[in-house]
Amino acid sequence: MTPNRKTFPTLLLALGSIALAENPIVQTKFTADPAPMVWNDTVFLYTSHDSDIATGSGSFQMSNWLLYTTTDMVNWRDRGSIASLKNFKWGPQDNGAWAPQTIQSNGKFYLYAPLHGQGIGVLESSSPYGPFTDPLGKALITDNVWDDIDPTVYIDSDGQAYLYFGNPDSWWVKLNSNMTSYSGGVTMITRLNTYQEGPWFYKHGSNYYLAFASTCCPEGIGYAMATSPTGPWTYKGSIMDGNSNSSGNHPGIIDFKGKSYVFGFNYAMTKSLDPNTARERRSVCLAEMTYNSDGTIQKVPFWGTGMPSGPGVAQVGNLDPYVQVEAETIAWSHGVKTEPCSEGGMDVDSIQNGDYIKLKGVDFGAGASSFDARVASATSGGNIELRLDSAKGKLVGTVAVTGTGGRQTWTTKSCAVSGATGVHDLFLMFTGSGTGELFGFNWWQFTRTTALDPLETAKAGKWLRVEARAGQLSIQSDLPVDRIELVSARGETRDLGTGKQTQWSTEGFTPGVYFLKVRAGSVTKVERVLLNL
Ligand SMILES: [Ca+2]
Repeated sequence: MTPNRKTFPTLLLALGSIALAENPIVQTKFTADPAPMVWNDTVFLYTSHDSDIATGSGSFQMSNWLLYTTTDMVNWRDRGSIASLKNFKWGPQDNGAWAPQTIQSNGKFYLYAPLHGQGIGVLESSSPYGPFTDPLGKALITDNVWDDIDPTVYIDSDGQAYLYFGNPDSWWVKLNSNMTSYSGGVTMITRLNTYQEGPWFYKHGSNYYLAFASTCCPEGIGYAMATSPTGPWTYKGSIMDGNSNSSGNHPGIIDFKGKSYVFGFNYAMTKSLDPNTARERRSVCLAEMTYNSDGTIQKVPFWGTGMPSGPGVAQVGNLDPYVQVEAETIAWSHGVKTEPCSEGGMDVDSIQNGDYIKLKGVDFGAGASSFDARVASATSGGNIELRLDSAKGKLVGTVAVTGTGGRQTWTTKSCAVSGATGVHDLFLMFTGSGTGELFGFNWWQFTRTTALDPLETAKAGKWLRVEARAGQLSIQSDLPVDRIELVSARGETRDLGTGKQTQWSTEGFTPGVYFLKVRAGSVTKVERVLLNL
């Protein structure tokens, strides 16, 4: 929590290249073993968590499970740690929180997780955000404890839930309706071609699928299909081939808003930080996936290996900036971390000069007039520059953050905003002096322009209303008028004054077409009027 605890001090990419990609989807922590769940029009992405301090290859340091949510597949909100080894009193307490999966059933949420060497446990909660508790006080699966890892759970259309798991073999059980016990035996399936670990069991259309981490190492993603939830399974090939810049993999597959997605992970972020050091510090990635008409799956290219690793996925729906948006909602970021916030949820910390957060597809509509930021600073603060479309893009506002007397002493700072209309990527650019932490950031919100200001109205040409009736001309203006002239079709000009008068008698004017010139400051408008016709 100290200002210098940041682990990502160096910008390793050109700012100009960041607009295209969002893989890996979390840059503030190392995440692995993605387990997406669709609930309430939202994607809940549960992940395991590789510690920043993990050392050599194969030396996993994992003590808790994380949650990220999105409704548009590109802007991900950090929900923090939703469960940890401490939830399982019977297991190891320092390391071994491996690949989880969460499912909703009977109005509750069940998180299955292996504790390495101790079997598979289950937690339950009334909320997908937790808190979770251990209903059993012991492991659910202890068949071959060292092999009982990577549980995947699915509830079939007839209501029967199944749990598959295992490395290097795979097994299944039928879960009872309470989701915390099972009936019948633990059944091993014939080992599938290329199968390593990390099964992901689900149904799509009328077919059952078992995707898995394949062909060690590097691991790709393979899959098998069946017409029954318990097989027999037929190996169908590779959804994704492995990449020599990566080692493990772990599929998570969902449908959301009419598209299909496959999640997995790469090692791009740890390699960008330590190019010559192999560590188990992985980063969850995401790609669109397509089924053929026979149910087979089209091959997807590897996520990529850089920071960012292109090309990511397309956004589905825009982000609304006129509601409170948590600062920890991020499409891409540089330099920052997240931590629990004293006001609830998470905040963004480790903000230093030059760091930034990018949000994709922010819909400003007709325009924003101001910006509020919930901030705290134990030092003298800094600035949040609001830029559009790139890190050096159009500046539409700047919030000055001053010291608040503490890292968790929160206040709301505001600034005027101009020139933000329509849909743009928003870059929250952090600037300040020195090399330490500038401030913390809890949430932000734009305020919509409620009425067009006079100059905007003038530019829009809607500031002047002219009405000509028989014998009378009336002029109403939203701007202070400097000069009004009436010009006949033959070019004769009559000065009507400075605009303090708004009505004139036109008796005696020759009937016909006239041009009314109204000047207000730097803006002049010419209206065609018909008099006395
Ligand atoms: Ca927050």
